[in-house]
Amino acid sequence: MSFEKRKMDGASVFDRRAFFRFAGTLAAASWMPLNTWADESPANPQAGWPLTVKFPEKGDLLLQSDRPPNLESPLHVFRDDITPNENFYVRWHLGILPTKVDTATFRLTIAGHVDVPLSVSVDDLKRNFEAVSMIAVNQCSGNSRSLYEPRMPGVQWGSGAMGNAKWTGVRLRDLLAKTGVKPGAVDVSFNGLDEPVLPAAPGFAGTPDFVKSLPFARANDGEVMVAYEMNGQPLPMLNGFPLRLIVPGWYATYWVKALNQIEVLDKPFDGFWVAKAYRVPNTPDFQEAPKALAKDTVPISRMTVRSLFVRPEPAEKVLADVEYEVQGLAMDSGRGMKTVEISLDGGNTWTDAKLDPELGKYSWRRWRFAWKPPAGRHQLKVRATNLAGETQTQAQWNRSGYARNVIESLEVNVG
Ligand SMILES: Nc1nc2c(c(=O)[nH]1)N[C@H]1C(S)=C(S)[C@@H](COP(=O)(O)O)O[C@H]1N2
Ligand SMILES: [Mo]
Repeated sequence: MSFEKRKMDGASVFDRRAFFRFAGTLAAASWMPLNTWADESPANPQAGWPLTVKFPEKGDLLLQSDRPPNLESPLHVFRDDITPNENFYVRWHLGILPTKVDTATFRLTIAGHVDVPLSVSVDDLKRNFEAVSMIAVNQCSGNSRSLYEPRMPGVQWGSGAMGNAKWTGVRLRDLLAKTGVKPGAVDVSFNGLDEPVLPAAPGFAGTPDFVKSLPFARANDGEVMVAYEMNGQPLPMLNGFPLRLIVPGWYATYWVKALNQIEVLDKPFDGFWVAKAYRVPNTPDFQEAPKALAKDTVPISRMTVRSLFVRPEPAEKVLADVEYEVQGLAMDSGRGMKTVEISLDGGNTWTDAKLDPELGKYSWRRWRFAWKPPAGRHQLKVRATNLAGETQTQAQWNRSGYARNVIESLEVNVG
């Protein structure tokens, strides 16, 4: 199936019919394997995943669902410090996605509690505002959800709902300054071009539009960006072409894609996707028990500290008595990594792994550990601690499978 995205007079054309024809073929092909997988519940979903798919502008990704597209990066992608655009995971909530955006007519508007509402094209942003770049991890709140026990509903991600990219765009603070925000701003809300198939309306329980908000202080901190480039290229359509919000250090749910409406609010935002969804227990490590759910919840925000194994891969053969470089990634909300430690004895003793140079405080950081294992079955554990003293937990569970910060284990067969 061929698929085309062409550039004409600055307009990006993404053929909607071809897109859904393509996705439709996948739907038929994927039904059985997905059911089979769900029934089997392999210990490592990535290893057992049967179906890789290619969506427009994307390389091979693991299919979680196709309407809307939820596509996971396979583990080998994380051998690169920067996740290539075509291998970057995809997550959407609503049924109607932008598959074609004409940048000649596209405008981002900023309105609400401001003196001068703003309406800007992508070219205006490039011409009239200072460009800034930042490497930052984008991680879904539900990344690694399938690793929790007991399982919970939601996209059954392995650990590939994350990626690290260099984002280029403008500071949201500069845009807000241009509008002259009035005193008393509380929140700022963000909406994109995607829409629910059956929108919620008074008296009708449809799907609420995907609108997110940030406290004004966060929105105006000079770090939050409106990005028009990802790794030096226009954003792929599925990652939010032509503009997306970047909220470094916070979960990707706030990184609104295909961003076209910003509103400054003089009272707290009460939209569904902040007031009702994407919330975590107001407890240490966002813990709660399946039979004693927390009463008090708060909107998810900063990322927890975590570290993951990248190699060996779960099914990889490692040779006995030969030095092998175990490798992985560590990340947090931007406090900076202090140590990453490895345990070879079930968590009794820990040895420092070596950290690669930092690529920026919001980037993930690669760690390496030289290992010369004897033959047999081994269990490795990895634990990260950041400069603020935040570290990982032995066990963690919450009803939504959000903000995982469990010390990960890896079983390795050496022979
Ligand atoms: N417009 C819009 N933006 C969105 C979403 C969405 O459904 N619509 N999903 C959010 C969530 S929950 C995640 S995890 C990230 C995923 O970003 P990606 O698809 O570029 O990987 O987009 C965020 N931005
Ligand atoms: Mo997400």
